[in-house]
Amino acid sequence: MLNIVIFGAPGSGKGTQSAKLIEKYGLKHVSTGDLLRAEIKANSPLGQMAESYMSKGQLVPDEVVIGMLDELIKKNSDVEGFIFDGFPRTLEQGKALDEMLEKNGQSISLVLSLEVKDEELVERLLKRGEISGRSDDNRETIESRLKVYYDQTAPLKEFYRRQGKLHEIYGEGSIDDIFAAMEKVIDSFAQ
Ligand code: B4P
Repeated sequence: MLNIVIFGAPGSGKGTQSAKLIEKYGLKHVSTGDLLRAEIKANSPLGQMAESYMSKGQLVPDEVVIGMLDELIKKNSDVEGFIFDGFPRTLEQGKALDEMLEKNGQSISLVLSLEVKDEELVERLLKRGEISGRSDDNRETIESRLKVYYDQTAPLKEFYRRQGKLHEIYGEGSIDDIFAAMEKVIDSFAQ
C-alpha cells in the first residue's frame, strides 16, 4: 500500500497535484475540503455546521473530520493506497490518522509538503476566488486561513519529520515541474 499525505498551506496546490497523482498512481483520493463542500452543497446538518467554520477560515472541529475519515478508510479497505489531501490539519488529526491506518494494518508512506511563499498563496487564492467564486477565497478569510495554518497545521511538519517521512517540495513554478519533483520522491520510495 502506498499512502501519501499531500501537505501545505491553503493554496499551495494540494488539490491540483493530487489530481495528477491519482491519474498516475491510481490511489484513492481523500480531500476533506471536497467532502465538507459536498456536505454544504447537500445542506446536511454536518454541512451547515462545517460552513460556519469554513466561511470564517477556521478549521472544522477535529472530531467531525476524524469521524468522516474513519468511516471512509474502513469502507475502502481494498484500495491500492490513499492520497490524503488537506488531512491531517492538526496534530490531533495526525495522531488519529496513524491510529486509523494501524487498525487496518497500514501506515503513512510519505508526506509531501508543498512549499510556497505567502504572497504567492494569497495571489493564487484571490485569483481562484474571482474565477470559481469560492466563498472562502476572499482577502479576509485567506488571512485567517494562513494564520490557522501556521498556528495549528504547520507543527505537523515536525511530527512527520521525526517519523522520517517528511519531504519538502518546492511548490512554485509550473504545475508539471512540481509534479515531476513529487514523482521522483514517490518512485524512489516505491522501488
Ligand atoms: P481545502 O479544500 O483543503 O483547500 P485549500 O487548502 O484552500 O487549497 P489547496 O492547497 O488544495 O489549493 P489548490 O490546489 O486548489 O480546505 C478548505 C477549508 O476546508 C479549510 O480552510 C477548512 O476550513 C476546511 N477543512 C478542510 N480539511 C480540513 C480538516 N482536515 N480539518 C478541519 N477543517 C478542514 O490550489 C489553489 C489555487 O492555486 C488554484 O486556483 C490552482 O489552480 C492554483 N495553483 C495550483 N498550483 C499552482 C502553480 N504551480 N502555479 C500557479 N497556480 C497554481
